[in-house]
Amino acid sequence: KQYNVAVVGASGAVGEEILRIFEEIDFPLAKLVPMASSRSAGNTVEFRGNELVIKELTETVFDEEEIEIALFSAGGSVSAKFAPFAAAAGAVVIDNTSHYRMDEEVPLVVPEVNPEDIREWKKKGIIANPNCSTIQMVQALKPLDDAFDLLRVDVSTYQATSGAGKAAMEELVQQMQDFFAFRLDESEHNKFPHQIALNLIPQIDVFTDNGYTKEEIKMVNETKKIMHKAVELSATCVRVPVLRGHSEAITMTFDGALSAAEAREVLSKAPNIVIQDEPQEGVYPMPAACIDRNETFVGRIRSDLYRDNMLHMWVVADNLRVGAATNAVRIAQKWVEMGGADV
Ligand code: 11C
Repeated sequence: KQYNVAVVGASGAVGEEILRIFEEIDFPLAKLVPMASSRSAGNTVEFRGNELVIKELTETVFDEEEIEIALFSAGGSVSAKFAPFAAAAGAVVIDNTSHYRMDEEVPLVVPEVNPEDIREWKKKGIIANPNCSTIQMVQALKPLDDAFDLLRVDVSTYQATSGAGKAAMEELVQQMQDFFAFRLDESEHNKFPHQIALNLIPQIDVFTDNGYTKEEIKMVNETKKIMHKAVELSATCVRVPVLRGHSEAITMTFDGALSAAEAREVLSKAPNIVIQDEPQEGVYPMPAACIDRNETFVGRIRSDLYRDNMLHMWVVADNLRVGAATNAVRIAQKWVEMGGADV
């Protein structure tokens, strides 16, 4: 069987990556229909050497195009309004936004971690894709939890500007150009609360009442839902002047003692994890080296200096791929593999 697939938000930062991934993989694709709001509809996107015209996102387009898989990445309000129409047309919606993630009737899936949750898709016709910073973290946490029983995670993130979209990437580039033109002090910031060039901003999304940002609380809540476990988690999410690739310094506390070598051995067998851990040779994951890659890179795996049940590691992945497009396409692949609409 081959499937009719819609990509909603096809000209956005994540939508473009979804198209590139469908070009790269062997997916049973009958047709691919790029969609967007009326602002971008009528423009074209390139797919396998052809120019595809972007269809306007309407309440009826999923029926008209007989869509069976709809990948949404056009913002939470677009998903809130249009995902139910895609689901009502019989499609499985794979939603990249935060809108449905904590809905009890919507599975939140990272295929390497909780693929069996895909079976819940029919409750609303929607499967949610987690936040980028959560996906790469749980991919590395899950095999370690299975082997050593994880109790607590303390994570600091170093998140690229592309997490906030194309215009946010352009804001960093513009500010760098302004710096070299000696006019950074006149440079504007709209996408971030402060200048991002030559700076770090310890705020992603808005603050909640408990002193944490929404991005940090997403990591807490999503991790518990995906891992089906009340793991304690504290996050500090920081925006850094990197265009692409989120990095995370992760400290883990386990129920019993473990060594860095044991953890490295477990992670070396984990799906879509690549170990880069020869620090003496300067080998460790870095965002500039993860672009366009579909794997999650782990290095700096080391024991705590004081406690034998604690471990530290450094995890890097392409936020637009692993953290968004790749995970969404992997959910679609798994859904197909599990039986498609009969799952
Ligand atoms: C960022 N993680 O890096 C955010 C973007 O919930 O899908 C992803 C927002 C989301 O800015």
